[in-house]
Amino acid sequence: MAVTVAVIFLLCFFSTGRGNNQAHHEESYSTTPTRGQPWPMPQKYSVTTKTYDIDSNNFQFTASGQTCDILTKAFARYKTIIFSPQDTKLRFYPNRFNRVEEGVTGLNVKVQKPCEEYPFLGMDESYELMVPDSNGQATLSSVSVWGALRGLETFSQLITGTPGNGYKINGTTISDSPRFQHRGLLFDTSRHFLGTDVLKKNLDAMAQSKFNVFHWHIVDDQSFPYVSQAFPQMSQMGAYDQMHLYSPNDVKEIIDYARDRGIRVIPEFDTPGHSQSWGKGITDLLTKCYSKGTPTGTFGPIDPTVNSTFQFLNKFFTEIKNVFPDKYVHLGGDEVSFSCWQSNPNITEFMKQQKFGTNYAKLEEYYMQKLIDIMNGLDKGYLIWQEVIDNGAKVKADTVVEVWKGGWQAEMGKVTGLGYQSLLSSCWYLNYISYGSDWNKYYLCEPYNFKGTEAQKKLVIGGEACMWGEFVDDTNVISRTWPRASVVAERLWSAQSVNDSKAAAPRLEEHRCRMVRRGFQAESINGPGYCTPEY
Ligand code: CP6
Repeated sequence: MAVTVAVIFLLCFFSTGRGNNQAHHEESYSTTPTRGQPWPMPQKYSVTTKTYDIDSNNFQFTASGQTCDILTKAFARYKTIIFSPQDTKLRFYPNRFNRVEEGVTGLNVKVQKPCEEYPFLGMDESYELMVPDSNGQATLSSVSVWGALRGLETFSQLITGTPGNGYKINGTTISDSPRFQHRGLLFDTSRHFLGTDVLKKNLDAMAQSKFNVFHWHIVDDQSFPYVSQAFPQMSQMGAYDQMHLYSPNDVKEIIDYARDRGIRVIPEFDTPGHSQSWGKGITDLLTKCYSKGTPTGTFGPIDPTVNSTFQFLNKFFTEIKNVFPDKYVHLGGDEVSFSCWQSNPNITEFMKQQKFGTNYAKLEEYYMQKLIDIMNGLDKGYLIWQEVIDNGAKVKADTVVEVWKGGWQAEMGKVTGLGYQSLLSSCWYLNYISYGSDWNKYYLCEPYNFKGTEAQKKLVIGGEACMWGEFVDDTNVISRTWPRASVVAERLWSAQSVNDSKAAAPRLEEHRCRMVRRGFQAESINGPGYCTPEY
């Protein structure tokens, strides 16, 4: 009887504990970190129980195929990462480890093709890793240097410490390549300026999760920190102040730092909305808002009715094309408010001339079309936010459309149905925070979960995690972004079938601890627990 009552009580407890009230009744599953397991999960990954000793004093990285500065710099970096974690406190731990059986004396990296100068959309990131190979070493083979970078990162994650400050690795075979070509992270440096040290630190964190695009939302309404060579007055007037700037040299440093890690830098210069800060340095660029027939002294989106606007844009984007080596630039096009355009008599007159009626979406389309013509003239590719397509603008066939709003399934169907390549970011607004563990929902958002043909699915080239900058600056951007962004990284890199959060949790916990050991202030995401030291 007592047993029956207890059983019923337990059943009631568990059935009410699930689902609705997650903050108080988390499903409990193991989040004990699993040492030496990689994140994101490789496509093919098999481990033996045999462990191999690694001697940090004699371990060699060698290149037996193509090589270049990207690879040599990566060897130096990974030597430091593997053998001297920044947090030395976490290096030592009591001796309670298994015997090591044999040694692995080095990593031989075979790259087939000569290095490319910069990473690009569709670069080959595949690699194979064999630990050990037939020479008592480990072998990493790849087609391109970009694949070698991904393989080096994986290799570094397989190594764990042993007592007495030694290292070991399990016998491992990996064959790996990304599911999606574009795996991006957006940082917004307009709402709050982010220092170049923090941006670099973030690029290191991105490399650790195999992200390959830094979407740099560099300017917006609030500030214009980008120092333009053609229009220096834009940052002189439009930045928060003259301390919070990205000089040409800063920009170059970020691009080079990213390139060394196989990360593309795609800057976003968002217009015709989100451009209040542009108007400080460029007079007559923004629309003057009116009230009862007189200008109010406030400004709206960029004024598409005057030639000077497009002369300016041509010159400005010619500079951008040359400063940023990536084929693509993000042109924005989101959240254009029509009220100021509606109030302005010159705009009303222009609308009449163009036979737009009162359809201001047509005016936005007109603007985007002319901007796109400029980009086509410059032979630069572009990304745009979904609104540009929603408003009916026709764009070049290889344009990339970024879906960010709710109802993304229908939108992905629509965008790919029109034949455009698309990126998903709707699910991954990391700037939204709440109490408790939120990574499950990021993990379970599947970019292919919309109604569409095979051909439509092929047009999904990836996605982006976004960290909008209203509530983050140098003090908290790293901890708020990591390791939550890593969850998106696995969704975009690993097989579609790798979607069990329960199975992922301990490996993610380890990934987070690994970030902490490497010197990132990556926040706790699984509730109570602790990181084991580097052993
Ligand atoms: N800034 C710009 C933003 C946002 C967008 N564009 C934004 C809007 C809504 C949410 C998050 C971000 N802050 N320029 C939209 C892409 Cl929820």
